[in-house]
Amino acid sequence: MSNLYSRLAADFSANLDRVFAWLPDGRVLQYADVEAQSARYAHMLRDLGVGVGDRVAVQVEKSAEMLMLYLGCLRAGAVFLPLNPAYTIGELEYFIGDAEPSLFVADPAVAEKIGAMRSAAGLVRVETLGAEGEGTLAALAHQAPPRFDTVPRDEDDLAAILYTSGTTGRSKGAMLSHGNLASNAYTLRDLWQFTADDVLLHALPIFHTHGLFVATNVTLASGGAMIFLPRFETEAVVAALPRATVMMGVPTFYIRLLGEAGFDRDLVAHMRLFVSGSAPLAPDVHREFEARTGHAILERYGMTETNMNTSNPYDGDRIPGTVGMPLPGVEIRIADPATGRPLPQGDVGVIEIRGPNVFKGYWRQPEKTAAEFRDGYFISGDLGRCDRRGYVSIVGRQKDLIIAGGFNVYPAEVEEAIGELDAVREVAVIGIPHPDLGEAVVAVVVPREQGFADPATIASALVDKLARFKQPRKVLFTNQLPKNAMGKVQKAELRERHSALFATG
Ligand code: MLC
Ligand code: AMP
Repeated sequence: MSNLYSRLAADFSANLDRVFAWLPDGRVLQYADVEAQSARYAHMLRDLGVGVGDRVAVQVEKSAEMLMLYLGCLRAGAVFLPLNPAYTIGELEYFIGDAEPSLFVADPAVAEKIGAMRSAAGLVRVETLGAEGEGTLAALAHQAPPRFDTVPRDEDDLAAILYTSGTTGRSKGAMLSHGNLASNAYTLRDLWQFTADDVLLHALPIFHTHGLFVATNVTLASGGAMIFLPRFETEAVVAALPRATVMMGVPTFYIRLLGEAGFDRDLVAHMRLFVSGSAPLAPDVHREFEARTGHAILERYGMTETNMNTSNPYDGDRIPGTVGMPLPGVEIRIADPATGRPLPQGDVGVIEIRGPNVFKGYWRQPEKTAAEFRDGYFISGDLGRCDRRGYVSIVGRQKDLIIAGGFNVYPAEVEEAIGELDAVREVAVIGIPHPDLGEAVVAVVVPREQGFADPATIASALVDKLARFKQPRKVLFTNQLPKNAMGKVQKAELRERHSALFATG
């Protein structure tokens, strides 16, 4: 029984009359609805000619229908490929050309734009799915039968592809198997002591590992329920907290909650666990949260390519500034970045990961895959150390990456887009500490003509090129960038120079 859906269903089948999700429009989904609706989507995919192993690209707003489509893909043996709705048409064209999906599911509001791109990108078929359950795909699914024999799959067969950018070249599709996702879902369920009585407050997007796999699969694996919010809005989250038992979020969620006057012990009296990940949780935030609520946030560490790797303990010390110990079954080594030689305990090196959680490689990029593994370990690009008790701390990144509000932005991609502009001679893109987002994207530009200093021109030129979250929060101008003897831009120096750009108070 290696199809992830079959495993999850075997567990939740005892709870068919229990609630799976309370939806924003007041509707309630029971596990029986999950079973029936995912069956309808699986049938519909098959009727549309989506075969086993075919990719289904999905760029829609967060909705329960999207989750049912995800489960339908698992059941039909198709490969689910979710995409951030913020991606521009230019960014999408690349994903489509690379993944060659046999079906593209778009939001009804942007279907026309997708249609225009369709032949250029070689898209076979476009259907629509709206957040309220409208659209051509939902209509087809609703006519399909509510029972479906889930297609058998092996542990190593693909369940999903998630695109992740890199420091060089274009984005890569991380191939995740049924076995990868199942191992992580059950490990986390047990470690974090999820049960059918849990109610997860779900405010994360569902096109990434955190909201889709960690939050949703763990809930399904435990037969628990979720309060399914369309996005993180502080007021709505505060209103829902008294009914929840668990919340998962990026650090920005916790920073925003601490900014609310009414956020106190009473509000979270019903909660048993707050989990943070996807970006570093500042120790100050951890401590302030504990002082205000009595809850020590449980920080864990993951990646698109590996799912979750480490977690602070459920029972035991949750130490601020650490991401905890390797998960059961997951091996972590701290290695010399140059040689891969394991380093003595306490030394800082690159974090490398091996285990059933680690992905199957990058879609159609065997060389890139091979370059990111050694001795069977995936080279994370994160720099860390391990203390005597086994707690891992992330102290930096080997990769040139900015994490803004839990979304990854690769400076190389932003630099390329800005560097193409006529007004620009040179550009360096850096992450600067930001009180809300953790880090914010900043571009430092050397203009072609002396005296040119117009951030609006740069900003407007990026609107159609880059998703909003990748666009710089600030554009700064300078006559020259600091460089080393090799002519390489000294980003550390630039970051230091502008470190107080967003400082408050
Ligand atoms: C939104 N904007 C962002 C942004 N999110 N800009 C930079 N970084 C972000 N993360 C843009 C909006 O488009 C908007 O543009 C402007 O910023 C102001 O938006 P906002 O209203 O303040 O932001 P909001 O919509 O509230 O979103 C912030 C957020 C959201 C933190 C709630 O970004 C979010 O849900 N992040 C979660 C990311 C996540 O799930 N990551 C998991 C990756 S998986 P304008 O034009 O209107 O000004 C992974 C593995 C692992 O990393 O370990 O989990
Ligand atoms: P992604 O490619 O979106 O999956 O992002 C993965 C990256 O997010 C990791 O390589 C880390 O750099 C970062 N990350 C995830 N969780 C944490 C955490 N708890 N603390 C620090 N960084 C984290």
